[in-house]
Amino acid sequence: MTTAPRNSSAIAAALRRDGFCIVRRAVSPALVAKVDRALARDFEATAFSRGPFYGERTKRFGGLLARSRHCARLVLQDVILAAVEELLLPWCDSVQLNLTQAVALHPGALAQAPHRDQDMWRGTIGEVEYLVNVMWPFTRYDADNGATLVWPESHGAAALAAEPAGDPLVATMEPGDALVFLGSALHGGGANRSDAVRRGAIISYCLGWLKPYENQWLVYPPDVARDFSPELAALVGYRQHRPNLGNVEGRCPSLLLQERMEWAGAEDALRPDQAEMVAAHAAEQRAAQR
Ligand SMILES: O=C(O)CCC(=O)C(=O)O
Ligand SMILES: [Fe+2]
Repeated sequence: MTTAPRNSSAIAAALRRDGFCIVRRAVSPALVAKVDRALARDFEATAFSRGPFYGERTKRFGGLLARSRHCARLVLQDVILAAVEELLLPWCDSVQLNLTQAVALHPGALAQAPHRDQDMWRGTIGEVEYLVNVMWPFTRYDADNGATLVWPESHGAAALAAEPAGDPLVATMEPGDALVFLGSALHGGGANRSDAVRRGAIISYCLGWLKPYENQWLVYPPDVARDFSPELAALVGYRQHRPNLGNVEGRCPSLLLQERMEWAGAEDALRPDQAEMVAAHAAEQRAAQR
């Protein structure tokens, strides 16, 4: 789908059907311009990437939430985030931020190898969706300057096929638009044959129990995450994923963000089905003691 679904269920439906969806005017171009300006010095100062996957004519850097406070508005864009949750919550208790990465494709950048982002993990293919990716263009993206290429209907069980069927779609976009695609969808950056830099940012979300691509706790240690809203802090990992995953001293890591921390000992954070099962077991044990 390349039209403009304004509600999260329509976006999720398009992703289930096509593997991707371009959301037109997901945010204001003015917000994207602010982000682009805030990151200008970092784009300038960053060295070219190394290796054929990243591409030697690209510049990339992460940790965008610590570089510009405006980035939080992209990460928390409510319609997209709700679509992400609709798509991923069947397989997890809560979603987490997988990465934020600014990408500049300089003139002469080669087309990136087509790939599926889910292949960063070695899980079963064709049954589970692990990740949803969002590409936010800061400049116009077109066929000439390396717009992201995405292969329609290459997602889900189609990821088991050896070859992609058909031609890719060129994700032509303006700042403010967002290309949302599944971790199972085949895609890649295009070749930049223009004489201008194509800039944008990738923001991706994954199942809450996976190891994120970018180490969120190190990129946003408590002193940084303390300034985040509770929702943003939870997304970068200051939240337990039931049961008890990501705990510190048996407690929710969000306690590290409080001014005066009180550690009162370990405390279960279980899924309802698990809580019920262990409560029933404990009741049996107590009855047997009598
Ligand atoms: O730059 C792009 O258009 C896509 C980049 C990408 O897919 C990646 O780096 O994983
Ligand atoms: Fe990718």
